[in-house]
Amino acid sequence: MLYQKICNRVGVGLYTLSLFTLSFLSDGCAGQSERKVDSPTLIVEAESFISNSGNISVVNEKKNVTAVQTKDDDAWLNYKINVLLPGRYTIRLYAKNKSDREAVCWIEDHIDNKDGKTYNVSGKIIVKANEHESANYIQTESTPLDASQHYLKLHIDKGAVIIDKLTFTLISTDVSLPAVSYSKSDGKEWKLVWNDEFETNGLPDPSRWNYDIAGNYASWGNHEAQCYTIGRKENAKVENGKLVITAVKEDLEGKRYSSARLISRATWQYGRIEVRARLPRGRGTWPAIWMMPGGWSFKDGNWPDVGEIDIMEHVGHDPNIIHASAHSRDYQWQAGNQKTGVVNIPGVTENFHSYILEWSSEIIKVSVDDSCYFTYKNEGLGETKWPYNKPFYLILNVAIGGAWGNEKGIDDNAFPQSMDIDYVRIYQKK
Ligand SMILES: [Ca+2]
Ligand SMILES: [Ca+2]
Repeated sequence: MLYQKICNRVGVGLYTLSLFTLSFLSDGCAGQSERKVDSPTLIVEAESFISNSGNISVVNEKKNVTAVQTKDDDAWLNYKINVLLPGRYTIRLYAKNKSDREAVCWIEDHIDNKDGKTYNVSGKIIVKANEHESANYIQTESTPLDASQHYLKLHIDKGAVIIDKLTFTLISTDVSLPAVSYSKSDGKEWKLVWNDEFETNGLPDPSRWNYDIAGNYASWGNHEAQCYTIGRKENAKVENGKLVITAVKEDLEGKRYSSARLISRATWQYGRIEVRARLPRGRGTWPAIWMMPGGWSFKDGNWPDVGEIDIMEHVGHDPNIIHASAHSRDYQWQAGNQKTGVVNIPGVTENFHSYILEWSSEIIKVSVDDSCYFTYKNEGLGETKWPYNKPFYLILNVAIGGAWGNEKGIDDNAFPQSMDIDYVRIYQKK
């Protein structure tokens, strides 16, 4: 699918659209409530604390703006927030400081942690002296937050500040090494080690799947035309036993189409990866089932040296032609010498087929159903030709346009278009 080498990672734009719902719990002075925010920004009103150091007061800053006033003394405020999607978040503290000394704030996560460690998720947040505008905020570097209820403490190490709210904005889903990693290659029989049959309607199972939207903010070099979204059923949902990834023609985040790119949370080194799917149709569509190494992120910039295995690629302007490829430093798309196989399978947009990778330390074999059409043997000449010696994760996406998908233009009348996936099954040898 070609991640492509990235030279400049542009500033990550803030995700201001209503792409999913986050909620937070507050059961403090504001009363028992659960508030849902139709935005990837989680807003935590300063006054929604569940406990505090005592030397604070709740004030009405202006009409409809309630805030917390601290005294010129150490103070803290505790909050419970419910993070529904894992990823990297930037935190903003909306505060002002009428005193003539700066206030140093920081946010501690997991304050119920028992092993004595503290988790500072914000770094120092300095509220400068004589900062009179409460509309101002101080923004932190992004920090990873997992999907769970977080018990946070906002520390104010001296300073008389008036704090209106904190916000947590998701800027990217992380592509860090997933928690579960399997590695087995010996033996005779295949054993199912991971699967998703897509039996539960709704969003894709967050324990198995994450979203990759990083390409929205930085050119991947493919010049793809879609905006990938997070947790949005219009682009990714489970329905009738299938995972449905849908490309929609709509203006979103400066792009003309929306779609989704799902990545598995698990990685595997060697095995049989089987994805049963029905492909989208129409000029400009570019669905893919492929794999990249765990722990690698596009901003590392060393594609394709790390290795890429494409189990299935299909471009709408060349219907029924299925491609499989292996990209490495020495054999790659930019040089035109990647290892590739092609097969013509009539009716791939009408019927389900199994797209299968069998991968060991010696060989990569790709099949549609029972017919193998691509093999690539380890020549034993090292990592620049065979980087397929580490755990990889699975990627399922429908790209629109891009260097390859756009060769014959995009047929806007074709949309919406979906890739339907009946199941993903990962086997390894016993
Ligand atoms: Ca407030
Ligand atoms: Ca199914």
